[in-house]
Amino acid sequence: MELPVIMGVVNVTPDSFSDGGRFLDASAAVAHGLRLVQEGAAILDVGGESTRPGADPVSSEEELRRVGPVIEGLAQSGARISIDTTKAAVADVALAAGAGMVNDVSALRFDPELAGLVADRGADCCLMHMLGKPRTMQEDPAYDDVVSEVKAFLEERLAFAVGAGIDETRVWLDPGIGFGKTVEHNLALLGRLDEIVALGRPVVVGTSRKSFLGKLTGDRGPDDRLPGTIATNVMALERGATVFRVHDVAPVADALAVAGATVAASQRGARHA
Ligand code: PMM
Repeated sequence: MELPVIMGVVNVTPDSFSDGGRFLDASAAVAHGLRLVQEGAAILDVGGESTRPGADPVSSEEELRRVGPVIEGLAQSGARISIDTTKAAVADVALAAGAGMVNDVSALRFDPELAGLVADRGADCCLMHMLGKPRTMQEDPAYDDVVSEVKAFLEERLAFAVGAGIDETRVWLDPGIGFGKTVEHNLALLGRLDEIVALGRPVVVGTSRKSFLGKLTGDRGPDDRLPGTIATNVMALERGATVFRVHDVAPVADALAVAGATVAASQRGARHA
């Protein structure tokens, strides 16, 4: 796949923090996904379990009941699909139904079967950093140096994935904005994202509508965090990120087109200097 890409979020959950309950009906979720593709998403990330702080886990059966029909519907359209899950049983059915990527917020730590499954199917995967588990991750997260620790974690998880038989060229890495991180931790990761990019794999960023954006702008709710979402994605692009996981595809696509053209022009300028 040619990078950079926008990964559009299709949450089929009753309780995701910004869009929970909006697309629980499969046909509404499929229509939403198709709209995101038209707006410029190259890949759709379909999820059936909320990872918001404090969320309760759901069973594989329930997760599959939510995402199965949506993946089937979207696959028929030819859209490229990622399944946002930590469970091998869910990934197994999703890959058979047309998904080509597994986006695992646990970076292959929660389900011992998942790495082998991804390897056997020749699927792409995204490995994300999270401190602790969704239920407790925002209870006083602490690091000595968040950027070095997240980088070391992702390096170790990449080696683990390759050791399990996953082709290195199929792995994307994600610092996990908001997953066991304070506002300052998120800002440090975005500000020094080039250090994560230096690992040599495509870097995914997911800042879309997250609470730190609300906190930085005077307590704004999820629907009022688009300017912050755009600012952080543009800065991430400038620091070398290549995959942008967002809910609001059209405005972010425009922002990244302009930012990308500006970065390219400055690189051409540097060569001529
Ligand atoms: N964020 C959420 C869910 N899945 N996956 C990746 N790779 N990176 C993220 O930052 C990420 C994710 C939570 O956001 P949502 O509830 O709006 O989907």
